[in-house]
Amino acid sequence: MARFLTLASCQTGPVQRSTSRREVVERLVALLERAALAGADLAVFPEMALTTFFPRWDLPASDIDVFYETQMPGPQTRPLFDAARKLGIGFALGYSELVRDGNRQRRFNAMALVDDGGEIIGRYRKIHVPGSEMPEPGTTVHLERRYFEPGNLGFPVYGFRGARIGLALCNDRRWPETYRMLCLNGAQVVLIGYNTPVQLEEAPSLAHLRMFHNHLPMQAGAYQNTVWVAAAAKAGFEDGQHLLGGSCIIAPSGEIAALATSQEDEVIIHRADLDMIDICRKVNFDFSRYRRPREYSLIAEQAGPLV
Ligand code: ING
Repeated sequence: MARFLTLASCQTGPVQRSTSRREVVERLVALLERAALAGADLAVFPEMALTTFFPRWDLPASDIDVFYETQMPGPQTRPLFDAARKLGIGFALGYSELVRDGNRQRRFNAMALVDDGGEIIGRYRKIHVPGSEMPEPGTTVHLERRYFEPGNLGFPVYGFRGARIGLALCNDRRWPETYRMLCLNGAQVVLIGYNTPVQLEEAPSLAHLRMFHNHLPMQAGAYQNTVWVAAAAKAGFEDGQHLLGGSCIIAPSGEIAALATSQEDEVIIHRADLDMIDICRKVNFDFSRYRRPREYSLIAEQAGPLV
């Protein structure tokens, strides 16, 4: 197994509703070129990287199809796959997926993992879909639960250049189960894309903690599961809503190894030492030796406390 995998988080600035797919894909190709030039093996792009974060709006059903991809790659996303092959770099891309299942349409918040030959080698569909179906008074409008159903692919892990890669999307990063499932499936690297509104109407007293609550669970997830984490935000003022940046690469020690400093298109890079996983594991996290899964059965049986 190769000891090093150079990771790139490709943060993007806002993608306005008026921006064409062609323009967005050009920006993503430019980021991929910068990542490859810096020596990256594998890059991660944000959640819903191709469009504005439309769940901030209460939209009629007739207006939403434009935000979804029915093909991946499709004619407009093909240049990104061609660039990966030309540059010899892999990438993970978050997008809204519309699939036909018999005569039913299904919508997922999805991520594709693409290898350095431009072929899709892995897929993920967001499991933890936050927000609501309808706007709720006193709460920031976040209608992901109307626009997406929960993912049905579990927490798969895929091989890339001798390393094992897991995928996650936005709200997934706040839940310890995401990292634990990926870790138990053998992940060494977890790639995460996110869109996180800075303002939350429902809890003004937590406003100053948005970046803390971004990094805290990802650092804990990396440390407690001895994985590398590379996370890419969509950042800045998008269609009137401020999205949190803070894209980062986190070591299995829980340390932030690289951190974005802008709210714009930005590439951050770290040469991840996969041997660090075993070093960190030795200190406390020899899972097979110390974990007591029989004592944890409630985790798989109950969503919340019964009291
Ligand atoms: N975004 C948010 C996040 O976890 C969220 C979720 C925001 C939920 C606001 C409710 C209100 O950062 C995504 N895309 O999951």
